[in-house]
Amino acid sequence: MLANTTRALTEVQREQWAVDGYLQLEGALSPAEVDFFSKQIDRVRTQPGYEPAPSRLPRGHYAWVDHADPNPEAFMDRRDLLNYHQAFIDLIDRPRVFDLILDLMGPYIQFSMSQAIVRASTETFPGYTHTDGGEAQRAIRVTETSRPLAVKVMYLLTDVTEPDSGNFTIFPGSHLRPFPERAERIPNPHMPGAVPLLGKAGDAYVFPHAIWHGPSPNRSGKARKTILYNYCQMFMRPYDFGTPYATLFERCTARQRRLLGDLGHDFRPGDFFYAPEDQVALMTGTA
Ligand SMILES: O=C(O)CCC(=O)C(=O)O
Repeated sequence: MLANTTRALTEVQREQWAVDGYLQLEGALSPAEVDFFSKQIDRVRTQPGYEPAPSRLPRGHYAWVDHADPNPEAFMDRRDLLNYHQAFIDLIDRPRVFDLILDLMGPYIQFSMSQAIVRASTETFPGYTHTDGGEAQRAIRVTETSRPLAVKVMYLLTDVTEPDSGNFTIFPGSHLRPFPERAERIPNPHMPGAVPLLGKAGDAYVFPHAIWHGPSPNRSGKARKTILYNYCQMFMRPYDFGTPYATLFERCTARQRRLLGDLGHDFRPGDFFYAPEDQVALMTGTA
């Protein structure tokens, strides 16, 4: 599905979202942007930042490290990209993609997380399947006609044209129904119902946290690079920053600041539950 030229979902996209639970936008990033962000990801891995620390922290938690493996083909899972370049801030509300996020989620949203993942080519990684948003969101399923609670955009920076190339692998419709999670039947990217998506560098996948998904093994001989940006309803919590991301505000537009938690006043009870009066105008760009 080509990236939209309009600010709203097409009828086909609306139907795919309702039935399958995800969208694939072709050419969401231009070739020049793919090249730029790919080089940025190579640079980011040589800088300090947040990475998983399985020997020190529980699963899903990230520790501050001096750098990742500097080899651009090696595994990397870096969180909180916004400080590394203005372009990462501007990607938050990139036209054409953010417009669709607004159409899907409504205007009462915030930005919750940024991440770059490089899946190295290796014989040892089997892939995995999960939902996003931790233990609690896994057990919450909204209906086809509901707005989603939280949504992720995954930008491909490498072509993924064959199975077992680190494909984003999804179980269409699994956000709407119970899913096997037993130890005897651990969800995995090769079980019935799994769809390993193919795509080109610059494509973006849009999916709710509630859908079962994950990476396939990567035996392609080359690393698969992605950038992931997450959005959630305002009454939920961002999970790259515990309070409004004030250190970034002077580099942001008014809309980006709001998405990073700037409500225009010091915190008071009721905030994030009821939105500021200019929320809709600010999000839709009519302020
Ligand atoms: O494909 C990957 O590397 C992981 C993507 C994923 O499952 C996620 O971001 O939740």
